[in-house]
Amino acid sequence: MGATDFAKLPHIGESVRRKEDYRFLTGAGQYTDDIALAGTTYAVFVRSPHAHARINGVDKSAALAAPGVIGVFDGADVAADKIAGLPCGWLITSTDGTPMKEPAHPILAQGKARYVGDHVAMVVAETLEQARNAAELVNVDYEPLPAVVDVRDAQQAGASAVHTEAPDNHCYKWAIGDKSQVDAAFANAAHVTRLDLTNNRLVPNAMEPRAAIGHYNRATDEYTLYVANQNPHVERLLMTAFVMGLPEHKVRVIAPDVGGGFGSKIYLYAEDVCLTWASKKLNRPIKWTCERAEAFLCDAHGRDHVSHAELAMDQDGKFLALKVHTDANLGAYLSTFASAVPTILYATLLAGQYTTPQVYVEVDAWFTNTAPVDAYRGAGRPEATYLLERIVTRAAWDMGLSQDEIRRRNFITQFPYQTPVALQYDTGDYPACLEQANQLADVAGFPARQAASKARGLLRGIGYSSYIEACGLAPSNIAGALGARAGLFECGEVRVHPTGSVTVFTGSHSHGQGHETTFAQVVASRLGLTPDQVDIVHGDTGRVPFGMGTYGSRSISVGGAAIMRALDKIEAKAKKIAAHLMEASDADVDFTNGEFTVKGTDKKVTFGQVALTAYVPHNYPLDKLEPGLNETAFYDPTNFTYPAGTYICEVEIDPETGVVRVDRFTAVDDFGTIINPMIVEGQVHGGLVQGIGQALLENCVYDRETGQLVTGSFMDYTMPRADDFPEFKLGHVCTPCTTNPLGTKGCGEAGAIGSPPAVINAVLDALAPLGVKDLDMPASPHRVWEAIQAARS
Ligand code: MCN
Repeated sequence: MGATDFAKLPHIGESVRRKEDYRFLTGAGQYTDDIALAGTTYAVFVRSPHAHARINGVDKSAALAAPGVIGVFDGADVAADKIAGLPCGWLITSTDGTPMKEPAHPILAQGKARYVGDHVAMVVAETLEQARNAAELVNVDYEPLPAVVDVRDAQQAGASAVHTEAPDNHCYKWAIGDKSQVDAAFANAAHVTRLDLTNNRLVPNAMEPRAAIGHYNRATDEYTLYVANQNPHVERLLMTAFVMGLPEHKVRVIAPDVGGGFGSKIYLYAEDVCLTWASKKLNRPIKWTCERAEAFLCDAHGRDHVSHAELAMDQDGKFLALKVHTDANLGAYLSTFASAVPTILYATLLAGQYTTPQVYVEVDAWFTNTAPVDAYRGAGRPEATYLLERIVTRAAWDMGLSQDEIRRRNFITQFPYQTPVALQYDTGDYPACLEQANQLADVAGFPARQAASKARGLLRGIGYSSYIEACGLAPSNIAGALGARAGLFECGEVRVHPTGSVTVFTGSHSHGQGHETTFAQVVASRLGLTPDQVDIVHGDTGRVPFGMGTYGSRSISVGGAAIMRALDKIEAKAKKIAAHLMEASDADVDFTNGEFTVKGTDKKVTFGQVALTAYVPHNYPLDKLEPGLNETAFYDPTNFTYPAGTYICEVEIDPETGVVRVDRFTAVDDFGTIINPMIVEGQVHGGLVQGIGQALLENCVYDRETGQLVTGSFMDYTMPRADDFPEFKLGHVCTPCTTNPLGTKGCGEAGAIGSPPAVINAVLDALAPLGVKDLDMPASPHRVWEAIQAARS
């Protein structure tokens, strides 16, 4: 079935209420910490209080003697059992042809601790209280070393080396684009706009902290890991093949209900391996639930880029070339997908929505004594959008153009469009998004609102951002050529039961995105059922055939497409059964709205009759067809999907306090065909809140001298709250994706990608009359007030 016909099916585009909400809203969800296995013990990790220290010894004796303790493990135990380090899933090759530096990432520190929170030992006891008390008794002989936390410091000559394998802290230098063409374009430019930016480091903070239970079954020699994770099959593959050297069929990974991830639960973390490994040594299930303060220290962080950008234009504001240099902070170790974030997922987006003929991007990635940095909602694409949409607005101001006019002049309007940075966009209508956003935001009324603010002693500004992102990750062969060490397909199994209801097993994982509803809508629409007749199973390597999981807004466009493929097979087989029942030829059978008919006759049988016949095959072509109606499909996309849109933010600033209030926020997105508008709206709201949070409130700060995490709790790290936002105005444009059978483009990250530059552009627009020219995120009251004072003096 093609995307055009699919979009017309009954439940597509319907705001079906979320099936999963009953259990979530009535406290019936089952999260990892809710799972109570007989004989469970509890783990507490001893973490380094130093950002960088040599470990001269670990004395476990007092802890081992403490009440209830049944095991204490350190790096020496890990080494003795030949447990390998955590792998990085993406190989980046430097411009000089050498591979990135990949220092070992042991699951418990060996010889050195490299960031505050680095796991040094694991204590296991009968109760959590006993494990906590005993953890205090583990005596680690640390010899503190100088720490480096900022990318600007990491690259200084003589900076303390995080790893001996990378004495200059440099992990890789990577580049994309044609530098000589870019230099030539700059030589002929009428104007060049330049900008230095910092993309602030963020802490993910999902509602449910990470948690895991390792369980070994001595009778079957099988391990089960329950874990709050976004891709259980990937977790199993990495842990078995790369770290523990176990056969995959002896390990089951179950990711039950998961309370948010935002990227931070994609990765194979040290704790997960420690629990699995030690559960066999102790022959007891071991549970670990991360404390909130602990999560600040040891969950993978996001962003942390320092960039310089230059945009060359002709005299009319047409973009001729873009040149970017970025220093990316990778933290102390390479997390699972860390190396891909500031390269493949970032630089390839720097053409944006524009016809800029030449783009050259150079990225230097550095190790520092901080928590590992990896994908966080948007992963590379928010960093690209922030840089591009900031410099585009700055260019508009430099050229005396309005923010929308400069964008209009440079929009891509012909598709497919090949960018100079590898990607080929299939569809889009960028001017339509911009014009709709202008209407919804009532831009025409802005001068009057600005005057009204002024009359109250307040400053008002407006900011634009026209983002594009590449999601629905992605063709395996292209990803492989770019360094991926894994495939990026998805798998779906559709099991039709004899009574005609359906269970679907998907390799995607829902941790807040509502797959149980939207995937059911897809299946119900195809088979002429109601969404209630379809159950979605995910998150269990023991039940789902295979899966690459959920990240990069790939679930509907890749996971959904795999289910569509399985449905094609179901439909093809069901038609044969129906043809037999109606004594017709297969080619004459049509299937619509759950009924099989024979062309040119009034014969019909229902989907339910066919399902029953498949399992009660009394009148059945057994010589030609197997009984049963159960099909599995794998789907590997041929391209990313390219959601895009225009966001307009209006802020009001009190110049006396520096407080920024978002007064209006308009988001017009193109997600192609939409399955469930209510869920998509919720996804956009969540993304906007995270993006505006980054722009105004959130900031992860390490002390530059000591490497201590200064913002280590919600008292210091400001999470956005509902009353920080106005009612969002949302609009949609639909250009269906041409490379998947649903026509969908991912929506899960867009809000977080598009919103930060819209906010900062609005803040700078408001502050322009005072002479403030630049400001880094987050535009906190303190920073804004300081900028105003500096401009005044
Ligand atoms: N959808 C739709 N029509 C479309 C696109 C999507 O109806 N055209 C629906 C999908 O069927 C799905 C939801 O919207 O129910 C999101 O779909 P998709 O864009 O495919 O994204 P994923 O399901 O792959 O989710 C991943 C994405 C990412 S990468 C992050 S990070 C993120 C996000 O989703 N983390 C989240 N949203 C989150 N929402 C919650 N509550 N918690 C998280 O951790």
